[in-house]
Amino acid sequence: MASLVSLTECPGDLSLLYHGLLLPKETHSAESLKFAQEFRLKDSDVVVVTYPKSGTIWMQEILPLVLNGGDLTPLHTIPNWDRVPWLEEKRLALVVDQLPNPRAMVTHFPYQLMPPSFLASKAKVIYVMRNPKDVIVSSYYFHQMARFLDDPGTFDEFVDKFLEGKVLFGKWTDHVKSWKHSELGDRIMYITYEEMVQDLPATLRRMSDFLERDLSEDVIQKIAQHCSFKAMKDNQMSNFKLVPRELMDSEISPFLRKGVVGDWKNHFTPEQLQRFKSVLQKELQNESFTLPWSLE
Ligand code: PPS
Repeated sequence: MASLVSLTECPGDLSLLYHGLLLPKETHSAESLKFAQEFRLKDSDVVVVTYPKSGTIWMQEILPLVLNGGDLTPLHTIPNWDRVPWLEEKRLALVVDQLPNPRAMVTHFPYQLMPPSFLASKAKVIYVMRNPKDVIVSSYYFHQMARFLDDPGTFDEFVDKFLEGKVLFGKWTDHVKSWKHSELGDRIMYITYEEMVQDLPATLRRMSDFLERDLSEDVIQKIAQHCSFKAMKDNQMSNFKLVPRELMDSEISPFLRKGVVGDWKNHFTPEQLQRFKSVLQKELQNESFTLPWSLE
């Protein structure tokens, strides 16, 4: 399991290097990473795991409602980052005592950076994956609007950075591989962003079964309605409009940007697509799992 030995703070830089992964200093610190490593997970905890831009804040909306049977209060009273905090971020230490049981958290950590107490616990994991071609597009716009991140350069330059893992939380393929090989058995459930877009009630039914909630169809429909892209865009507690413009400039690109499948088609040139595809295929060629999308 991870130690803090591998933490590099570069004065002047916007990022920390933690076990070779870039993490923004605005939201992460040596203290927050130590807090995460020493964090004691409970058997009843539910952790949503994502590579950045795969559906994290959508799950911050959905999960409390699935766990509390559809009570909308947390959605309208608590900002998403405190409602379902990130395990690795500074806010966790401030809000952990206020989390209701069962506690819901999110993390971008790859499997090997999870705290020792996680493996020893029976905490459940929901791993959300998104087509990496849409992940990189979403990330590209996020890097432009989030002033605490490095400028992404041109999309072409960003493709190279993404493929080299010189982006937040490293290589997409490493992240997916780490969680696909986690051997958590029935403690982990895999969801795709695409299935959520296609049929959110069906995904909610799967989540309800996995978390043993037995939600009624009325509650499922209510959650789906209140967690739609439009509802989240209109929710001040979820649309990041509470964040000062110096940190996140929604005029450049809103956090809730498009919320669709396939926007990559508007961004990749044939050459970029070929480069992207060949690197990912090579890195996944000996894997026992297959991706739910074509890389073509
Ligand atoms: S982060 O920074 O890692 O927390 O970002 P993350 O929340 O993982 O991903 C942001 C993208 O998720 C989209 N999103 C949604 N899509 C559809 N429906 C709903 N309700 C929804 N909520 C968030 C968000 O718009 C980002 O995708 P893009 O493609 O940029 O629109």
